[in-house]
Amino acid sequence: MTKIINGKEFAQKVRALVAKEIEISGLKPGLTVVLVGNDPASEVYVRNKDAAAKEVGINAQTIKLPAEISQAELLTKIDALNKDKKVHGILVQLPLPKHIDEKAVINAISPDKDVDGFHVINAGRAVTGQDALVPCTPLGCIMLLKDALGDLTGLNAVVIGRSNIVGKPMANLLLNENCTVTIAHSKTKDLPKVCAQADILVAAVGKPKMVKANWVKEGAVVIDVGINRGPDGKLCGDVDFEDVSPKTKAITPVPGGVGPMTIACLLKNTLEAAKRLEK
Ligand code: L34
Repeated sequence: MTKIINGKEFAQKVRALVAKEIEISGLKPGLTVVLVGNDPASEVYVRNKDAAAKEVGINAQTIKLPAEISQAELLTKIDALNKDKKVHGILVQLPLPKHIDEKAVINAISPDKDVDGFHVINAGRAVTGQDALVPCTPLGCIMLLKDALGDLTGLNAVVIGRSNIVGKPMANLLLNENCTVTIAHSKTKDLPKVCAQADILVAAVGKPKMVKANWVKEGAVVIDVGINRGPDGKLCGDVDFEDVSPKTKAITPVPGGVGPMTIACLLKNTLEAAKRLEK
């Protein structure tokens, strides 16, 4: 029997744990989310992050900046947030307008406040096994995988996608769990065959319903990171859920799978950042 992983419910549990820890710690973690421009999807995600943070007792604020803001002005804002003692977490929602260099902006955030875990220092710490803030989406995926499978040691994991935000950190976290990890991508030869070796298949490519049943080993656990909006406005993942799910041991749906876990892990990272900064 296939288990449909309920990411929304699991995220709620994580949020409750974060709320409890904040309450007993006496900390007042601060999170600032920066939204540049008015991409409708980003507006939804940022609103959800702000609300979820407030609900667990995080002092959250969202700064909305016009799409035309210069990179220099944005960097000035970030510098002020870096210096603000009440702010423990800074998140600049991506994507940014084309005239702004995302890497420069991410690397301007203090690594200790980088609750996205995107800063080159956090990425470097993570791959070298040092204390790091870890990107929220891969962290959420690992939590779901451990819940579904227990110990991941020795399992074959295939990650489709090699982005700095999901694919690469995901592969690293799976490696830390003692998986045998393959990173597959658009240039991979015979992608379906590579994927069919996986005990754990993580799809993070941004191609609607790309992963089909013949790509998936019987009894695999499939994590769908894709959030694609169809012409009808409906969300769908990178996995063809109807086709694939009967073959799996467990699978995440879209929506209601990885997305809510990303937000829960942001709250977890904000608490973590506050604990470290207030130590
Ligand atoms: N800086 N930019 C930064 N950090 C991030 O971690 C993100 N990401 C991605 C886009 N840009 C970012 C997110 O927050 C994607 N993302 C994200 C987070 C949450 C959800 C989706 C994407 C989410 O809550 N998804 C819901 C559906 C929401 C809806 O109806 O649109 C779900 O159930 O999947």
